[in-house]
Amino acid sequence: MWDTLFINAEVATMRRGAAPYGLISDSAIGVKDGNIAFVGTMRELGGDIGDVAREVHDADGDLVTPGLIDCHTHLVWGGNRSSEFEARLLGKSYEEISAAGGGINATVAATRAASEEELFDAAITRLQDFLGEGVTTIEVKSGYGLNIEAELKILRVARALEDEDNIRIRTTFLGAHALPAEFADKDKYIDFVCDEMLPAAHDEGLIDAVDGFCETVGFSTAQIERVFEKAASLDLRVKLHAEQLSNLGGARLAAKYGALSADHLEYLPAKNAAVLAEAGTVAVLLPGAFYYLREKQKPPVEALRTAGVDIAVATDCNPGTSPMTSLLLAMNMSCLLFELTAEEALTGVTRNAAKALALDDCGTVEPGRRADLAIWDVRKPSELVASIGQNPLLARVFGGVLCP
Ligand code: DI6
Ligand code: FE
Repeated sequence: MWDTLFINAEVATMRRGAAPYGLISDSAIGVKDGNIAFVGTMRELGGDIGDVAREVHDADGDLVTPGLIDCHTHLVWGGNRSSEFEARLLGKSYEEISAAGGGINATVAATRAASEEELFDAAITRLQDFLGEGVTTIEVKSGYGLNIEAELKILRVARALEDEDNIRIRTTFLGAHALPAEFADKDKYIDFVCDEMLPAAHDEGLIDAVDGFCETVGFSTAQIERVFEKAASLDLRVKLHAEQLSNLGGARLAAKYGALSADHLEYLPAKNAAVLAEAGTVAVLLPGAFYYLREKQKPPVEALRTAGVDIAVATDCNPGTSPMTSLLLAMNMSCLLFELTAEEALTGVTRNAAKALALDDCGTVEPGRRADLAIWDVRKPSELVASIGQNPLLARVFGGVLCP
């Protein structure tokens, strides 16, 4: 006997190799112990519905997708950077603002000054937007603390969010995000990241993966490589902000370390796409940051596609370059700014986003996976991607539980 049965649904299973969208029309999903026990047509289900499940929900032709997954956010921060937005409108560049002590370090100061409770309240307000759009898993990076106390504070807040709501949080340590004001030398700061901060966060069991900001305003490939070596010694998988504003070779480095993902990639040379494919590294595209910084150079999507790289899409929710809390909007932008297909966009926030977080129990609607689902007041998956500012979510199902 199943716990719950959803009937008369249009299910976008997003199963690999089952294009388009792995769609099954006029279908049913059976849930037992929080996991999917059955996916198939109403005909395959057969029999007397009342006998197979304790609870039956009639979707009446509505679309069911996997719960959405945002695999790249910096959800926990203090303060806001609207004055930098204004400065950029008047012609200042992101790099200029950063060099003048603004940018990431402005948020670091505000985040250090904030209490754990204040950070939690700000983060949960943002998180509500994601939940409201059917997100069931979200990655949260540290990186606005840059000392042990503040980095651990961010990670603790991120983990506490998981206890508060029906949401799964994956935490990523981003100590190598920027040079904090109290350090004059990037190499000395990387020593501190590797010898003290990363082990401290790991000892507290607060991190699932390790990231870095490989950029001229961030850290060089040589510096990031030291962080990756340390991560490997602790058995932690890595990811990387790579080739966002310039081509430093970050994606190649990420691939060398078997990274879960290389993120941004606007300046990735097309010929390097194959390196990511060989390593099984997911390309995470962040159109919100591209839009917000009014960038011109687009990621080499056609080359990624041809090379067989799995492409994910995320919000990059952060105060400086992508203050956005809508994964649906990120999907729409990925199509219009980066020329993804609607199916690639939805795959990017489900199956491929799960892969970018090393999760193999979610991201598709298949027997054995967690029953993390989103139920939408639409009939076709493309409707989720085509509109701007409309939110057709009817319900979120988290681990089999229908959330209010
Ligand atoms: N992710 C980041 O961490 C940086 N850019 C990005 O896309 C910088 C974020 C910031 O300016 O606060
Ligand atoms: Fe980011």
